Amino acid sequence: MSEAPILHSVDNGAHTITLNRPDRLNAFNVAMHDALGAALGRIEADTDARVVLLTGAGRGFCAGQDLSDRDTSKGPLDLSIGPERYYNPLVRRLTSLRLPIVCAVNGVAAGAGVNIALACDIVIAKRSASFSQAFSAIGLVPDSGGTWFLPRLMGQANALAFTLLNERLDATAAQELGLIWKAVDDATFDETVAEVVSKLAAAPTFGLGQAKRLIRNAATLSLDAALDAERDTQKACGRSPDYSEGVRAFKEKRTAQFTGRSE
Ligand code: LHQ
Repeated sequence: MSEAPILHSVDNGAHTITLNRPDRLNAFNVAMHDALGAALGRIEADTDARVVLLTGAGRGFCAGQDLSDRDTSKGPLDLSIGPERYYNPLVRRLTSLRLPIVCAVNGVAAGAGVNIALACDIVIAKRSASFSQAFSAIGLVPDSGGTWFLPRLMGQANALAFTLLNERLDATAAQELGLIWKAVDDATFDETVAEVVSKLAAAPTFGLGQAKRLIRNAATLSLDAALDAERDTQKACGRSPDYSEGVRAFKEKRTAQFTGRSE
């Protein structure tokens, strides 16, 4: 395995980012944040990009912040710096990217590792994977959007117990509670993830990006405002070549060949 903290590959518009510090369960250090930021920059600039897959190398997905380089012996650390410089911009970039992001949780996810997965659009976990907020074990609060994502996804009662008790949820329970989309048996995990990614790589990307934006924004809108946003966005989608192609393909009873473009 290469020592680069992030592996990034592209295949037919499908970008794969692999967190690559397996001996630390892919915990984040500055080098990994910088490499991930650079990979996202390349994806944002790629006009042919259709989908992003985020996963981890080895037996873990991501154990959150790397605690091994934290020295608390010389007085208190300013823990607002990490969120301000790294985690908050990362969550904002993932949630606002105009492409679908699939997160394949290949193993244990803890702390910010969980919440970064939740910032992705479709979360698929190996049945053997687990999720823990971890923050409460070291006297911290959930960050990377955890306080926002958790109650919305699993309800306030579950969010509070999950956070305060710091229990490890297995992937099946995470699915049942609505935290993730799907838990998949380990034996079929890679195949399922590949099917989802290839379906999204051939989809009408502009429309998917707009749907993602509307659903994410709707969490803080009134129904009236959401209806207006849908109307305005439908106008833009209706002008896209993929809408015309989708309708033509439906009438001709064939598979649509989408470009993913807005015009
Ligand atoms: C690790 C880590 C790790 C370093 C496992 N660091 N080495 C952002 C910025 C600002 C403020 C603070 O907060 C944040 C965000 C955060 O994410 S804070 C929360 C940080 N994460 C944690 O507290 C999780 C700590 N890790 C664990 O609780 C366990 O390791 C989990 C539950 C993830 C996995 O447990 P196991 O499957 O039993 O594995 P393990 O504990 O044996 O870990 C394997 C190796 O990975 C081990 O190294 P070693 O050399 O002994 O084999 C761990 O030391 C290392 N590792 N997490 N975060």
